[in-house]
Amino acid sequence: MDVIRSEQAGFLASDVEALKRSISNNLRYRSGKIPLTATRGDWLLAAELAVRNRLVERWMRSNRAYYEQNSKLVYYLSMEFLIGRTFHNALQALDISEDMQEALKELSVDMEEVSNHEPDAALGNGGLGRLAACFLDSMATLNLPNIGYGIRYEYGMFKQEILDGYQVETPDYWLLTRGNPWEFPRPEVQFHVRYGGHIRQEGGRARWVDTHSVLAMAYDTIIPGYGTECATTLRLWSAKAASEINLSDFNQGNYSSAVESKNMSENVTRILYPDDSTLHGRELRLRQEYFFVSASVQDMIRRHQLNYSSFDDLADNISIHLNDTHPVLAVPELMRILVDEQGLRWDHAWSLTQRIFSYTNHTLMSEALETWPIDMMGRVLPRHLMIIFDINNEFLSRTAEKFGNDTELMRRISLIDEAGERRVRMAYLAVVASHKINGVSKLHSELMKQSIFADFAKIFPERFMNITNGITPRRWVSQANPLLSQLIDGYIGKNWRTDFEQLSQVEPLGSEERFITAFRSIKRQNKQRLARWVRNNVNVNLNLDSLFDVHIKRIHEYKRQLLNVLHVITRYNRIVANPEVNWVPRSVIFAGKAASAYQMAKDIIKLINDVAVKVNNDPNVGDKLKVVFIPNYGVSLAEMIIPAADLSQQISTAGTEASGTGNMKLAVNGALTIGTLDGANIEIMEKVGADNIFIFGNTSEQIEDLRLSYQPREIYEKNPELKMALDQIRDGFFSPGDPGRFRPIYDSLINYGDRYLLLADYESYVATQEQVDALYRQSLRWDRKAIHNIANMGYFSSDRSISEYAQEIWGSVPIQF
Ligand code: B1N
Repeated sequence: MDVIRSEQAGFLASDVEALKRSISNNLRYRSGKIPLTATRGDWLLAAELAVRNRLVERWMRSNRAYYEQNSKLVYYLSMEFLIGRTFHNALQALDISEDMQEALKELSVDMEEVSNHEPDAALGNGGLGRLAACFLDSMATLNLPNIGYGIRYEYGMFKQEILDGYQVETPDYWLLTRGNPWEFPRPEVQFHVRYGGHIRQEGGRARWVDTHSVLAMAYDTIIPGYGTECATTLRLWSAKAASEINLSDFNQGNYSSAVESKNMSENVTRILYPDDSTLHGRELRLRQEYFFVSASVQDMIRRHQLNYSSFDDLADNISIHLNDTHPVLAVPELMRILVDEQGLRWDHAWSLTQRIFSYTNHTLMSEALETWPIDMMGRVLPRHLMIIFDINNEFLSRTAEKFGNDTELMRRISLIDEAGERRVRMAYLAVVASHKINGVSKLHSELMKQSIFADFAKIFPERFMNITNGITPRRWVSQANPLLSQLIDGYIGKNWRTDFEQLSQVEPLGSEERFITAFRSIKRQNKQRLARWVRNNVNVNLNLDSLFDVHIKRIHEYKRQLLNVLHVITRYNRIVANPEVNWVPRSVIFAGKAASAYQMAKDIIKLINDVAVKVNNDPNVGDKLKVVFIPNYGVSLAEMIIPAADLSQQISTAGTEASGTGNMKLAVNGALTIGTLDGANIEIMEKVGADNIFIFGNTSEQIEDLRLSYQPREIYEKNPELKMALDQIRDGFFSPGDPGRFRPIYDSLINYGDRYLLLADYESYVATQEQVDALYRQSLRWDRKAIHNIANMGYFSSDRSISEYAQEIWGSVPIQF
């Protein structure tokens, strides 16, 4: 007889039995279903709730421990959290994956099948949002008290369909289809977020009056740590109208205008802006940014006041981290609350603020740097604009005291850009208000000091630092690649999941035949899994013996998917010219979304698909070359594609990609990188060694020099293969029904300056691709290098990144259990 113990105790003689009972109860009492009528969705929900119950226990204990140990709390503010799916992650954290699989099996349910039913929480665009998700995972795993704050978008990142080769966007209504079982609505946690109005001076204090307010309501999600009892919180804010309906309109029978203002208010959290690294400067975006930081700062102040009667120790008790400038309005918001509402002296409030805030910069690209027109900000947030002016005046006069009244310098560093339409420079505000400012790779952090923050690096040299990005081993190896993980476990144990540097023990296995054979077989099985998906969803047959060449990330000119296409076309032309040659077969796999308004990125998607049609249907080519565009790239697809990759494309123009994190995920799953000396690629090269990575192209310094006299047309005229590829694009070789279709792509390179210098790197890229082929023919050498990559990627754990943030920026320490 099994000894039955309580589910809450977290240990059971027969955990499988307990899970079964819990699932059955949930099915019955939550969904009102019996097994006979239950859909996959019903089973999934029942299983999710069974898991959630167990997480709640840990969560409550963690929250109590924070409170009792009086720990410093880190508030991580981010507009985006790209969490993906939660079910498997939660099972892993609780170490009950196998029990759950068994429990479902005994209930005649296939776990893989139902878990594929879970939608991705796609509340982010790309790297920045996914980094925030990896960081939450690491903070929980390292027992660091923290709360992630963000926006509960009703529509996350759009769904991408490919119709006739074109990207078509459809809304991702992720909450409506099945609700979100992982979140806890907190109707008791609501704050007014105010907009508009004007400022009245009363008794020396500013009063912000005649405002319009929107309610922010909290929704909490549990973030479980791995290998620890710790579970932390992601708190997302949702907008609710302050008044449901306008009664006077309603009473007059004007029903649509009666609800209009409700809709307007609630629009604030309706949709994620689908732009990665470009800013569109819309007023709704400004309202979103203020909405979530205002609610968050009010929540922090409320929490502080529960425990303390003054603000003297505020900076010892909390840190606020800004994930890029998107949340930087938290700075004037904290100042406003401390000065206007709590009556602190300006200087006192400002010294606390500077000790509390820190800021990570994620891009140097001018089109992504946030600036807001003074007019707009004055209308939407008049008090905040005043505060920003005051911060600026003080900053400029202090700087003048120290560095002399250099008007040119003052103009350059002012928080207000006075050229043309006056604008607030949000990155400068973040720098002035933060005690630490970091970039996300060594190169990026250096360039940051030389370019956008050059003056500030002289004024505040002690503030600038680097923390190279990382990825969570739990999702990106253990969960995404269970076969590889089991193999590694068998040799070095399981602890690499929380101590990634232990992967170095894999190094000697690169010369063990048994390990190499197993590694090869696993790569093949992962390729098979992907090939099956591609066959079923894209209707292309991939040859498992071909080299899987993977380019997955947002579609952006600086990431140079087009350079990859130029290589594909060149390769195609070579095969057609010499079909008898023994070519190394390749499957070139692309995936990624283009921002809806980014025409060039959309043209590039169409070009990839048109090239795919041509190449995949050419009988001269056969299996030697296949091109696939996988639609709707996101976290879950990444988890399937990455373990199947042989080659990882990281080919941005040197100096443009701040870090990249896909580069890390691919390398640690045993793909070799072909890449430029950009972002974290440089540090990957330092770790794996120059012989185990394919580096090509101009360095960031060379690129800078080249730009001065760059003549892409000359390169084009001189290189016949390049010219052929570009002429084919221009003349409709891939779009015979619409020969002018890709003229804009050609023009951007040949006639409009080739902003990202594709042509300058083309020759070296193609030559390096030949080296890739040569190595792939020597499969043993290839596999050894891949294994060597895995063994040397331990540094790129987000646990390492987060330990650095905790020690060097936040001064936060783990809680004890
Ligand atoms: O942040 C990632 C880096 O690894 C990537 O190199 C970098 O491109 C990415 C505005 C951004 N930078 N900036 C953004 C996202 C959304 C938005 O509205 C900018 N994303 C990055 C993590 O450090």
